[in-house]
Amino acid sequence: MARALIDALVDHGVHEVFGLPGDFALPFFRHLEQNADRLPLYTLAHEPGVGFAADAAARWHGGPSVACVTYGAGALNMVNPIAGAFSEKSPVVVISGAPGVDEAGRGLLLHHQVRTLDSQLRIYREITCDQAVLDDPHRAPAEIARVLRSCREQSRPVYIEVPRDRVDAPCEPVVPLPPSSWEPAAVNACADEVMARLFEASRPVLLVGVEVRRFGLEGRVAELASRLGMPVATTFMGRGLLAESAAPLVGTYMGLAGRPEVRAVVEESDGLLMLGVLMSDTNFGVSGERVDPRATMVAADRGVRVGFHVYPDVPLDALIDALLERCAGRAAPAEGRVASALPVPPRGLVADAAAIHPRDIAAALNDLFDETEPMPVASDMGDCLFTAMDMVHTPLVAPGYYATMGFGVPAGLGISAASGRRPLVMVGDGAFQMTGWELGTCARNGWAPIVVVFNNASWEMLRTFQPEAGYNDLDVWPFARLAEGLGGRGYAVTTRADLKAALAAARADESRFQLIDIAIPRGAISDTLARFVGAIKGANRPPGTR
Ligand code: S1T
Ligand code: MG
Repeated sequence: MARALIDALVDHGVHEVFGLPGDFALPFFRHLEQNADRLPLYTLAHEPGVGFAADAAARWHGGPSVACVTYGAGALNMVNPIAGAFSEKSPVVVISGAPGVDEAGRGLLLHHQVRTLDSQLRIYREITCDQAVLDDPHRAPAEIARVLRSCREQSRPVYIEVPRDRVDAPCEPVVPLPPSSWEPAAVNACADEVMARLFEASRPVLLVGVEVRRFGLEGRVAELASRLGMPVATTFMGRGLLAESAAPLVGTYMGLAGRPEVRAVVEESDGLLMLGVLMSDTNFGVSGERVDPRATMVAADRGVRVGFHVYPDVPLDALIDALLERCAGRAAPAEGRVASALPVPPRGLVADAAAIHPRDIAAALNDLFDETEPMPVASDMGDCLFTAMDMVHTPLVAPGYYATMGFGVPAGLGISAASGRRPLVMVGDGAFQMTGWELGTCARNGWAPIVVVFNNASWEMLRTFQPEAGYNDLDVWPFARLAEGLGGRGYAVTTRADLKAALAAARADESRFQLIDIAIPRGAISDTLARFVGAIKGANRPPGTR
């Protein structure tokens, strides 16, 4: 049965497995090790790291990646990363070892067990879109096929539980299922109405979100945007989409937290088509009520809401193809890209003795990418993420909606494994204290990321919401020295000149991970975070005082 599962993973496009074993999972890990030539196995130090790494790898591939853990203590340690993957539509396959079916019947409480033996399954039902317990080898192939199709089609995590006494049971091969069917007439009716509304509108606008990336639809959406010739904005979660296309891109919409000119384009539209957009507070910068629902069409979660009515079961790719058909032969309007609208990322760091502000970090990294080449970026939650909004266009993975800390470093390791490239990790000191230790696994896995730590000795983002609180002050941890102990190279920088020199040295040394511990004065925050917090505070003020 283990062999059938591993074959199915490979057949469904899985490229690697991230894992941390335990006794209930050892039999399955033996099979993983035997198949490491087809499915490399990367082990990490803590299950949250396993979950975040697999999530980032899945985002990189635009397809499933695997997080394999042991029962109870392992899988329950990974609930938060998988919850984040569920919220942000990332297709992670969770495989958990489990007590043997025969063990379960002996009436003893088993180690790692919570309330009942299926407590873990119940918990994972809440954070995954499909689940299977492989306790019957006859049913297993169909169960595996169904769950892996759900993972791809919904781009969300799924859960597979493997009782340890069933791992070697004889089992038929898994036959992948064909894509779920949908009703062409419904898609056509929907596309007709959407097109009509776009052409009726005097200020039609396209807003593209995370599903466009997850389902690999960027090329088709770029073509649609060019043919329609209407302004296009991305959401926070969709940042970077279409950046390398000729589509008339105006920038990233973040509501009140974003740039006013992008806000005006989106909020004043009388025909707003949202493709694959998560309707979240972080995407709409608490400005949700400023977007008129009567004028919006939202295609997401395999359905399309047009004004106040819904077309169910309309897959995003089918809708986009139908819209492309309807504008076939329409030449892209001559003016093409509205070049002036895109913000110019900061560059040209002044390498002097001045203290470092978050915007200096964006400029320094943009300079580094200009001088060498852009690196894929993994960002954690905190001001590092808002600073990433000022970076030049490069692939970015970040918890832009679920907003959990701890994502950054393990995600960078996930990108290293999935891409074979060297990522840049941006992380706050608070978040680094949670999962930065995973850097200690770089040597055995052959990874050498560059990690920049925004060391403001503070939970600074929280301080902006509650300046009077005392508990947001953190001690200054010596991250650069700690990096040496974890097998990397550390740089402690306090001035802009130091920062420039450290980045150049780190970029040149690919032998091991490089950590740049950047001292930032408390209270120094990025412009985007300042706008974001201003928007939130403004929105939470009593009506009439906003
Ligand atoms: N715990 C986890 C796992 N994720 C969270 N997002 C939080 C708590 C709440 C939280 C923030 S921002 C923040 C916390 C604790 C402080 C982050 O500190 P650091 O990493 O040093 O970054 P910076 O100093 O740039 O803020 C959000 C609001 O939920
Ligand atoms: Mg901090």
